Amino acid sequence: MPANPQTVVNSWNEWNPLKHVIVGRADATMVQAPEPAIERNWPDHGFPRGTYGRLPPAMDAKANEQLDNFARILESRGVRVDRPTPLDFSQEVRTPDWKQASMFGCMPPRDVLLTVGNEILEATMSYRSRWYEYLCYRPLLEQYFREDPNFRWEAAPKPRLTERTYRKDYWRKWEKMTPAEKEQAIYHQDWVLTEEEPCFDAADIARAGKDLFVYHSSVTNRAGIDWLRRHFPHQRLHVMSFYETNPIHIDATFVFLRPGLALSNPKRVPLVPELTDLLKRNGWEIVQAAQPALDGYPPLSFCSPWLSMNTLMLDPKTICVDAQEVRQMEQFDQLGLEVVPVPFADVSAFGGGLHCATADVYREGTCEDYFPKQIEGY
Ligand code: ABU
Repeated sequence: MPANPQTVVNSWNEWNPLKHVIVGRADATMVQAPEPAIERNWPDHGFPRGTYGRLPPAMDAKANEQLDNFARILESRGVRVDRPTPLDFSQEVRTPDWKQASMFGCMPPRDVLLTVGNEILEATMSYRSRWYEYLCYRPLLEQYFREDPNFRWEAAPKPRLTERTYRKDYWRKWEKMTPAEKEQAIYHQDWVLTEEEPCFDAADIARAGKDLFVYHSSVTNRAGIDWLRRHFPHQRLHVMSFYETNPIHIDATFVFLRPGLALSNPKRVPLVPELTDLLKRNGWEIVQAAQPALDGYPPLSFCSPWLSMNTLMLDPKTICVDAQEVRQMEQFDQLGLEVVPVPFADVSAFGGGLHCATADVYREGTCEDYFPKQIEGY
C-alpha cells in the first residue's frame, strides 16, 4: 500500500491544535469478572460481588450514539477520526500464568495508548481483563505504521500479572480498614499493585512537551514509572500523587489546559508539593475545578463524578466538555475558552469521559519546554 501523506503521528501535549484522533466504541463492554486487581460490586444494579457480564445492550446503544455524535462534532471541526475494532469481550482470556473469565471493552483508548511525539506506546495495563485490549487498536496502529514512515510503534513489556503482582485480597482488606489506616495507606501510596514488575495505564500520564507527569495510582506502580523514565530519556518525568482513596488515571484529577493554565480537583490534594511549586515557579496558574453535575458515581461506573474535568482540548482556546457539566462550562467560559458542549453522560459507565474516550494521533507543534525552571530532584 502506498504511503498516505495525510497520516502523521505527532502529539506532544494536551492542547495544541488537534487534527487526528481515535475515538473509542462502547460495543459489548463488560462488567469485568473478579480478578486480583479489582472486584466489581454493584448489587443495586444487578452486579453484586462475584458476578459479571455484559452491560445492558440498551446502554451500549445510547453510549455509542453519543460517541458517534462526538466523532461527528470533531469531524465537523476538521479533525480526522478513527475508531477501534471491538473484540468479543465476553470471552475468557488466558496466558500461561492465569485465566480470566472476561475482558472489558474499548471505549477508553486513552487508557491504552500514549502518544509522545511520533511515538505511540501501548501501555502494560494492570488488569487481567484489559491485558489484550491493545488488540482493538492494532488495525489502526498497523495502518499508521504503513502510512507514516516516521511512526515509532512501541509496546511496553507485557506484565506477567501473576499473584505476585498484587497485594492479596487488597480491596476486601481495604473495606475493613479504619479511617486512620486508610489515611496511612493513602499517605504511603500503598495500592493494590506490588512492585513485582512495571505496570502502568497510559491515562496516568499527562503530557506537557518536554515534561511528562505520571500519576502513581492504583493501576500505575513505581516500577511502571521507572520504566517510563528509562523509555523516554529525552523527557523530564515527574511523579504525581494525590489524597484520593481510589486513584485511577490523572485526567479527572489534574489537567493541563494550555500553556500557563492547569485545572486541579479541589477534593484531591496533591501529596507531592513539588508539583504545584514547579507550575508556580514557571508562571502557571492552577485553577480549582467547578463542582461536578453529579453527587456520586454514575450507575455501573468505576469513574467518579469528576469526569466533569475529563475534557478534550481542540486547541489552546477551544475545549470539549460534557454538556451536563454546566458549572464547569461556565468556569471555562470565564477563563476565556470557547466551550464545545458534547452530550456524553451515557458514556461514563463504559470507562470515562471525553479525554478517556480519545487518543491523540496528530496535534500540530513540536516538543517545547514549558517548565524551564526545574526543581532539583523532581
Ligand atoms: N478514567 C478516568 C476516571 C478518573 C476518576 O474518576 O477519577
